[in-house]
Amino acid sequence: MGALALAAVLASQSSQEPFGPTPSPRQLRFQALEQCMFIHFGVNTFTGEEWGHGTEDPSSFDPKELDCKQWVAVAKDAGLRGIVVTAKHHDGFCLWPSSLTEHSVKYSPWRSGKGDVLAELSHACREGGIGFGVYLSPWDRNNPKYGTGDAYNEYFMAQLRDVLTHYGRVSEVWFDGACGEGANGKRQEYDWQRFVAVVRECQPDAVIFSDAGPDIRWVGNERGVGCETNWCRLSLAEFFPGIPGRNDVLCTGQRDGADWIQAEVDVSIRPGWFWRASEDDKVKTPEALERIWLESVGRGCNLLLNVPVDRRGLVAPQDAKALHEWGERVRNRTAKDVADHATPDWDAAHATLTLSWSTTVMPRTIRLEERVELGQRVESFRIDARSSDGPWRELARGTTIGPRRIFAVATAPATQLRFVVESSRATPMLGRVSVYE
Ligand code: FUL
Repeated sequence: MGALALAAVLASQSSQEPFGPTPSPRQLRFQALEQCMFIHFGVNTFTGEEWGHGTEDPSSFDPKELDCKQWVAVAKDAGLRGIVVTAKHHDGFCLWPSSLTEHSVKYSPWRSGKGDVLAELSHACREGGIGFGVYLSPWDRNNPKYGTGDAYNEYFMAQLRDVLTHYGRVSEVWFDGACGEGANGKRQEYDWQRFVAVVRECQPDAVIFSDAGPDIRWVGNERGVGCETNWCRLSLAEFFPGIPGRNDVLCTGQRDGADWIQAEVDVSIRPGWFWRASEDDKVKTPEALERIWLESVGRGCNLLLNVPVDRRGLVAPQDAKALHEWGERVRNRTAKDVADHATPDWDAAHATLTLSWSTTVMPRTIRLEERVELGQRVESFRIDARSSDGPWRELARGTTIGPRRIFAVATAPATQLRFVVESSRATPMLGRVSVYE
């Protein structure tokens, strides 16, 4: 038996009409990235603030050793498949030489005002074959137009066009829901519909993230945890970016939501989002990162792991080391897939997939996927194991599967594994199944 046998058995699950909403091609592409790096970088890196005030002097920005190739190398070494950078955070400072404001790298000493972080990063990402994404905060504490209505929305849309038309292909546009006061004490009413339209027009393949999609939803916490039960569905009509009091629903999704909306888990490798020396000894350990991976990617979410670049313009050595060791742990966990060596059997009447090996295997990590292009179906399942003719014992149990579920299981010898779908909203359609030793 081999990979073909398992694939054939999975494909033989009777072909079906889609059930409920299904992912768009751009959502499927995003889902396949699984994990990306978030980079918070800007004037806050030099002032120690988390939320800059918008009054910072651009001359404070001077990352003398900035090297985006190093960022990309660290990301790839950790197994991260894209980078989303804060092109503009709430303080309004732009990492590209925008012609629309004087609050940018153009007015800083860095590269004598000739530098462009977005140009260097997009180039390095392309060269490294990973995704390039931008965080553009609509909340802008620097711009005098903020809080004036249409004038600011026009400014923001012009900024969007700027970053979405000069740096090649953008994989993700990250919209923060924060809507505070501007320099004039006024709050802005954002025109989300038009913002989304600009992204669609300039970068039709990019996914858009916010608390309310329209492609990817926030998971509702910044601890790095996706929910055990995770429906890739949300009724968008009920949500808007920055919506208060719905974090629990953002985590679980809505079982009967009208739209296909996956969750992305954003969390920082340090306590803060921006770099500060006082947190150099508070970098998450490889073990903690592995737990985050299991509880985010392993629960069907994408992970966006923040690694704040330091004042030199480089990922600090502590962070690079933790990321490398975490990458090693995940690579070790998923290096040896024995599922393809098993004889598979799909018992449609009992919705059970059994894998039988002629020799003993030692499963340590198990990964399941649903064929989400046909909708999300499974509501409850368990994984049993047995050795020779011994009794079946339960190895793991879960509710939803969706894009993927990954379990770290207590390693014990087995010759058979069975995946029992206990409850499904339509005929279960399992995708790839991996059993790693
Ligand atoms: C939040 C922001 O207010 C934080 O500063 C940070 O950028 C985080 C990722 O999103 O809403």
